[in-house]
Amino acid sequence: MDLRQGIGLRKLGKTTDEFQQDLLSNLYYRRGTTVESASARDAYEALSQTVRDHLAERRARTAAAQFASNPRWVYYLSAEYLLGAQLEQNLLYSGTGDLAAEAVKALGFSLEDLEDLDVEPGLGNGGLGRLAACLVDSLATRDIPAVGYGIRYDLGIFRQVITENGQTELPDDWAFQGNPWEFPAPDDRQTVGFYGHTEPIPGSETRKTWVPGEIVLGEPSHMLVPGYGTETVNIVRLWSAKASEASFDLSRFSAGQYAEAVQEAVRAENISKVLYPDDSTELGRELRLKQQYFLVSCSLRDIVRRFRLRNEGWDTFADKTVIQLNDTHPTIAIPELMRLLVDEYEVPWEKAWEITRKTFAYTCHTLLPEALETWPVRMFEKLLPRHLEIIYLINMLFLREVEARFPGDHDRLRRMSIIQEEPERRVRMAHLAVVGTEAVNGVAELHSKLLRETVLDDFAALWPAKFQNVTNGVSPRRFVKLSNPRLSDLITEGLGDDGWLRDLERLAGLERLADDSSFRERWQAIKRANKVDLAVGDPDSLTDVMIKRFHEYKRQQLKLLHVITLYQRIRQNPAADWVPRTVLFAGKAAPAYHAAKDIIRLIATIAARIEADPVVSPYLKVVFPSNYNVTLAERIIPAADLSEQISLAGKEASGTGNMKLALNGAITIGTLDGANIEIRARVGEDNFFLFGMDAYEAAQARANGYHPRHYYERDDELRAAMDTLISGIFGDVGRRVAGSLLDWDEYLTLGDFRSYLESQEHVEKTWRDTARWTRMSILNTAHSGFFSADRTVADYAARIWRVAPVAVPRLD
Ligand code: CBF
Repeated sequence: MDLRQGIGLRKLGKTTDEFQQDLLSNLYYRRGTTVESASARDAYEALSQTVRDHLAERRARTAAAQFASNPRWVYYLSAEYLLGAQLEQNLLYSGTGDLAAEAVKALGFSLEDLEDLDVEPGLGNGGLGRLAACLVDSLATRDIPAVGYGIRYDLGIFRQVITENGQTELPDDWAFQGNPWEFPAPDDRQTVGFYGHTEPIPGSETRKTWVPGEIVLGEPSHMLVPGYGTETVNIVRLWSAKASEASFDLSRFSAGQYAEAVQEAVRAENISKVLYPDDSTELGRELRLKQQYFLVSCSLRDIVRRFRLRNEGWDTFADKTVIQLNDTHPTIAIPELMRLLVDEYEVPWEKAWEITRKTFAYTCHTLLPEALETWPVRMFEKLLPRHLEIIYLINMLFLREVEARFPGDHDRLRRMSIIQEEPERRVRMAHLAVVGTEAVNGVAELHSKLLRETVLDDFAALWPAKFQNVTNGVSPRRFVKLSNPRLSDLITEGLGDDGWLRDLERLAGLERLADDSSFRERWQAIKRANKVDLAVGDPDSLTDVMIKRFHEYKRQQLKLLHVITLYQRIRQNPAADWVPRTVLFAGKAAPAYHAAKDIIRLIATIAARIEADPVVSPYLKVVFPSNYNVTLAERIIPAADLSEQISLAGKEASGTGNMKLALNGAITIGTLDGANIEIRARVGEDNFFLFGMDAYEAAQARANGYHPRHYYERDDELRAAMDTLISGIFGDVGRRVAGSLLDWDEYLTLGDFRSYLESQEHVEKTWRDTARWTRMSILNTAHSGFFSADRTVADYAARIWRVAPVAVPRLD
C-alpha cells in the first residue's frame, strides 16, 4: 500500500447513507454525544468535521503530489486574512452540500441553522486581508503549490455596534467555542527571540551571534484551503504565541504572587492576542513590531525547515521558493532571511543577498504616504538589534549602488536611504521591501503607475524592470455562487453551464441576453428578491451602497453631503416625483481614528433625523447595519443597485468591493481612481456613472492652492448642506465634520461635490428607465470577468513568481 500517495485512505461517504454514517461517527466518537441529545452545536461540529474529512483526504493527496514534483513554492506572508465563514464554502468546494442537507435534516436540523453557528475568523481589517483570502483560494483553484502564513489572533477585528452615538468596539472572541476548521501542529513549533544583544564571531566580518533577551514560542495550526473544481487543497498556517515553560514563575506563585508569577507568560502571549493593537502608545507600537517579527520569524523557519527536508544546497533555495510580502508588514523577513543564512547557516553575505533578493517579491497596497510604514531606529535597536545591524549593512551597500549610478546626487541618496534621518531616525519599510526583492507590484494600473511616478519614483528610475502591475481580483465562488445563489443559477442557465465559476471571462456570453426582455425581467426580479432578503428598506427603492472601511480619502463625507442635499430638496418640494432611495453605509473605523468615527456618528444622527421626518422618510432612508464583515458583505452586495466608489482620484490603490459589486450587477458611480478605471474600461463608459477630478487634476488642484471655501461660497446647495451642519442641528459632530471640510478638506470633497451631484441626477434619470438600468446591470456582470482572483493569480504566477501548477490525481 502506497501510503504517501494517500492510497491507504478510507473512501469517504459519497452517498447520503454513507455521509450520514460518517456524520454519526463524528457525533458519537468525536463529540461524545448521541442523536437524542445532540444540540445544534453538536450537529454543527459533527457536520464540520465530516466535511473537513473530505477536504483532509484531498489534502493528503495534494501534499503527496506537491512533494513528489519538487516545485517552486509560493509562500504568501500576510498580517491579515479575512477568510469568511467556512462551512458553506467547504460544503461547496467538497461537493457535499446536498448530502449534508439530507444528513442534518435526519438529525432534526436545517443546514441554514447550522451555518448560522459558523463564525467567520475576523483575522483582518479590510481590503488587503480579504485579498489575501481570495488569492489563497485562487492559488488552490489554479493548483499552485502554496502556503499562506499569518497570525492566529485570539481576538480578530473588533465587533462593531452602531448606535446614534456612533461606533462602539467590542472584542471579537471568534474562536470562543472552538474552531472546527483548524488543525493544530504543535510539532512544528518555532522559537522566536526578541531584545538582547549581539556578539561578534571571531574571524568573521559579517556574521554575528544574537543573544535574545526574551524567548517566545510560535505554535502553528492550519486551515485547509480547497481549490474549486480541482483536487488541490492548500493550507493557511497561522501562528499563536505561547510562553515557554520557563516563563512561569513557580516560586512567586507559591508565595501567592499570582499575577506576578504569570506576567512574563502573559506578555509573551499578548503577541497574538489582538489584531492591530492600539498604537497610540509606545508599548502598543512595540507590540505591533513584535507581531510582525513573530509572524516573519516563525514562517521563515518553517519555510527553511520545509526546504531542508530535501537536503538540497542553498543555491537552489530561490528556485524552490518565492515569498510574497503582502504589503510592508512582513518586510522584516528580508533581514531575517539574511540573518538565518549568514549567521546560522554560514552562507557568505554576497551569496545570501543574491538568494534573498531572488526569493522575495513585494506588493504595495497604498498611495498614502502616511500608510508607508516606518519604525523608529531606537525601537529596532532594542527589540531586534541584529536585524538593525543587517539593515545598516544592506543600506550601505545599496547606497553605494545608487552613488555609482548617480554620482554626487546626495539628495537622491537621502531620499532613497532605508534609514530616514529627519526629524527622527526611522527605518523605512517600503524602501527595504523594494531593495530586498526581485519584483514590486501595485494592485491596479493607475496605482502601479502612480507608484512609479510618485511614491517610489527614485526606485523606478534605478530599477525600471522591477516594477509591475497586477490588478486585484475577487473570488467568484464566494462573491457570486455562495453569496448570490439566485443570480448564479440564472447566469449558469443563461450560459448553458457553470464553467464561468472557473473561467470568469465566460460571463461575456451574457451580453447577448441583455437585450432579451424576459431575461432582464428575471434579472431584475432576482435583485428585488435579494433586497427583500436583506430587509433594510423598500425593495423597490434604489439601493445605494457605500460599504468599505471608514477613511476620509474614501469620502463617506461626500456621500453624506449628497444625503443632506436630497433631504433638503425633498423638504422644499415634497410633492415632486422623487426617486425613492435606500442609502446603506457599512464599514468600520480604526478605534483611534477620531475624524472617521465622527463621520460614522454623523451618519447615525442624520439617519435617525430622516427616519423621524414624515415628509422625507417615504423617499429617503439611511441605514447603517453594524459590524461590517465578510458575512455581511455577502448579504449586501447581491442587493445593491448602485455602488459608491467615490474616493479622491489618486488615493485608493485599487478597491475590491468595486469589483464584487459590479460582478453582482450593481452600477458604479465613481471617480477615475484605483480599479474603477479598469472597471469602466471593461463595462463601458455608458454603463458607469463617472464624476470628479482625475488623479492629475486633483494633484494640480492641491498644488495650485485648493480653497474649499471657494466652492462653498459659489454653490448654493453645497452651502445649504454645510450650513445645516454648521448650525449644530446634528450636534457638535456635524460642526466638527463641516469645520474640517471648510478649513482644509484634505481630500477635495467640496471640489468634487457639484460633479457628484450631477452624476447622481443622471443615476436617477437612468433608474426611472427600468429596462435600461437592468441592461446596464447585466452588462456590468458580463464584463467583470477580468476581475477574478484566478486571473490575478495567473498574472502573479506567470510574471512574478514563475511557478507552474501541479495536478493532484483523483482518488478514483
Ligand atoms: O489591495 C487590496 C486593498 O488593499 C487596501 O485595502 C489596503 O489595505 N491598503 C487598499 O486600500 C485597497 O485599495 C486595495 O484594494
